Formats: sequence, C-alpha cells, structure tokens
Amino acid sequence: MTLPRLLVLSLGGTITMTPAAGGGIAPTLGAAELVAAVPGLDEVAQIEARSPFRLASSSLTLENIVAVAGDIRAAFAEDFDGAVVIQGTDTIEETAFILDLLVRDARPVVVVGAMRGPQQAGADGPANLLAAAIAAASEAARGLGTLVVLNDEIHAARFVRKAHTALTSAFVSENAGPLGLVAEGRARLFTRVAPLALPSLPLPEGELPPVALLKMTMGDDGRLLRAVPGLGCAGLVIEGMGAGHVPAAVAEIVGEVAAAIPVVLASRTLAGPAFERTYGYPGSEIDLIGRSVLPAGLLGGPKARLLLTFALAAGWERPAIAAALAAYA
Ligand code: DAS
Repeated sequence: MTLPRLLVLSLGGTITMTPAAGGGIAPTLGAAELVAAVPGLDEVAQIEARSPFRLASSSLTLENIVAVAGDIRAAFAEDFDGAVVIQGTDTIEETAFILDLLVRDARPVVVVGAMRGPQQAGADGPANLLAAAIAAASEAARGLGTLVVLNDEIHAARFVRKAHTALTSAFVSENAGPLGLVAEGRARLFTRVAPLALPSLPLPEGELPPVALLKMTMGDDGRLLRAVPGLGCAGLVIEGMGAGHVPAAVAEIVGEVAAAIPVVLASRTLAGPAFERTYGYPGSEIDLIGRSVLPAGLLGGPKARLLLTFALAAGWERPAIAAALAAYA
C-alpha cells in the first residue's frame, strides 16, 4: 500500500528546543530530527521534512507564515496529500488561522507543537507529532481547513486558542469544543466545520499593512486609542469589555478613529460573540457600531486582527471586511 505523502515544515518552538548556553532552552532541532524521533511515524506517511525557521513562535512574523502558506500551496500543486506545520505553541492559533485563510484546499493542514521540550520528563512532542501526522494523512480530516492537534485533540483553526501556560491540555475551542481526537492510530471526527464563507485571498507580497490590537480596561482614557492612526496603522481591533464595550468617555475617540481607519470590535472575554444589538448606552456595542465600528463575530482579538490585516492587504473595503467578519458570527 502506498502511504500518503506529507510535507512537514518545522518553524521552531519548544518541541525543537534543547538547553541553551546562557540557560533555559532554545530552538535547535529541525524537522528531520523531530520526525526521526517518533516511533511509528514511518508507518503513517511518506514524509518530506523541511526546516524553514528555528524560532520561538513569539518571533515568527506574518510574512513568515505567508511564506509557509506558499510552500504548502506549492506542495499541494505537486500532489502531496497533507501538510504538518511544527511550531511553538504561543502563536499556534495565529499560524493556523492564517493558513486557514490562505491555503484553501480540502487536503488537511495540521499545526502542532509541544508544551514540554524534548529533554523534559513526559515530553509531549513525539506523541503530538504522530497524532498530527495521522490527522494530516487521514481522509476523515479532509475539508476541515487548517487544524491544530495537541494532546490528541483535533481543533479547528477558527475556534482554537491557547488557554494555559503550562498544561499539555492547554488548547481549547470554547465556542465549539474540539472537532475530534486521535486514538488507536486513527483520526476520529465527531463534528465538522462548514467551509469558510469568504472569498479566496491572494498570497500577499511584501509587507503587510500594520493593524493594531488594543484591550480595553477599567478607566481607560483613550490616549493610546487616539494615537493609533497617527502611528501609521491601517486598521485597529479593540478588545472591548464583555460583549464589546468601552468606557463612555472613550466612545467618541473610537468614532474618530473609525472615521480614519477600519475599526473592529471583539470581546476581551475570549468566548462568545461580540454583540450587535443588545446594549444601548454610550460605549456599548450599539453605540460603537453606530460610529462605524465592525463587530468581530466569534473571533477574538488576535484572529480578528489577522482577518483585518489580510483583508486590507487584498484591498477589501469596509463592506467586504464586514461581510468577512460576519462569516465568523
Ligand atoms: N511556549 C513555547 C512553546 O510552547 C515557545 C514558543 O511558542 O515558541 O513552543
């Protein structure tokens, strides 16, 4: 039997980290070494291993992930059956969301990492990589967009979030739960996500438009908010309190900023939708939407920022951006 062909790209992260001269651990291992260390992986897929980056995931850039999306698109043009992207867990949800936007293909793309380094007791990297490859090689995972696999759970890019700094069960999908799990060497899907109802996006070239993300907190006086357009930002995402609220004193500033650049309103609560038609006081979602702010649906701040970034890079105007956000509501 011919095994499925997988492209495995390693970008760095704890899963690749070994002791550094100055203390702590730092990225060193590449994809080939990681693949070689997983018992049974050679029975799952034929793997082409590449290591485009060896970075902590906090240092990956959007442009780095656009390049990864380009590599995966090229591999899919060459008849690979799936792709696995190995990286640090700190920004896995952002990488997965970008790949979900930019690689529109039924073949699975799975992003994976580890919460413990390869030399720590109970290292979870090998098990996570095996589960990711099983998912990426499976028929069952086709048509679900980009997935994140850790702790044997399969999450959809649009829902997944890192919710703990230490546990191997750090990844959650609060709005939906995981789509499935990998058990006994098989990807089992309990539920499926609908295909993204968004126009396809071209692979952007060059620098992406800068989009700011600001979290509202009690007593915020809006001074950072007011500065955003003058800093050269092409868009802004506000993580509002609760269902998407700001202090009354800040509402007018939000309106001034939204007159200059697109402003998206998400919730800092991390689950549930940004509201659109419930609260009517100054600084509420109804007030802010009346000041041209666009609600983020179920997207949290970081993912709303990515959608706005790639929409602006594609030249989308406000109605198209609003429709794209509504696809996540
Ligand atoms: N937190 C680390 C990890 O889980 C570091 C990183 O994200 O690169 O991989």
